[in-house]
Amino acid sequence: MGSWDQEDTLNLEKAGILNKTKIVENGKRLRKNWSQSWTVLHGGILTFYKDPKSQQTGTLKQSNQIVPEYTVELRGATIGWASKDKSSKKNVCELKTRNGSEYLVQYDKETIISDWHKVIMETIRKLGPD
Ligand code: I3S
Repeated sequence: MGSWDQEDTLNLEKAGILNKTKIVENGKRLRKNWSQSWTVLHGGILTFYKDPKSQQTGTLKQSNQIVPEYTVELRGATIGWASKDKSSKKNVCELKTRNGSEYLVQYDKETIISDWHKVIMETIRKLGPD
C-alpha cells in the first residue's frame, strides 16, 4: 500500500463510521466482538480501521496512527441483510468473502446502512466473478 494521494481521494467511493464484527474466519466461527470502525471503500477493498481511542497511546506518534483492523476484498463476496438469528441489533448486513470470512456490519440509522449495502452490492457486481 502506497501513500494516499489526490487521485485516491478522487476515486474514493465511500467512507464513514459503522459498527462491525467479524464472525467467521476461514470457515471457523469466531466470538462476536462488536466495535465501531472508520470504514473506507476504495478500489474494491473495504477497510475497517481501528477506533484510535481503543488503541494504546504510549507515544504521540502511536496515537496519531490509524491502523487497519480488517481489509476485505470484495471481489467474489456477497452481501445481504442478516436474518434475526444472526443478531439482536437492527439494520445488520452480512458480508461473506470469497475466502470464507464473514462480517456483520450495522448502523442504527437506516439510511446510512442502506447506502453502504447499496454501494457494496454495486461494487461486488462491477468487480464481477472471481
Ligand atoms: O450472537 P450472540 O453470541 O448472542 O452475540 C452477542 C454476544 O457476542 C455478546 O457478547 P458476549 O459474548 O460477551 O455475550 C455481545 O455483547 C452482543 O452484542 C452479541 O449479540 P448481538 O445480538 O448484539 O449481535
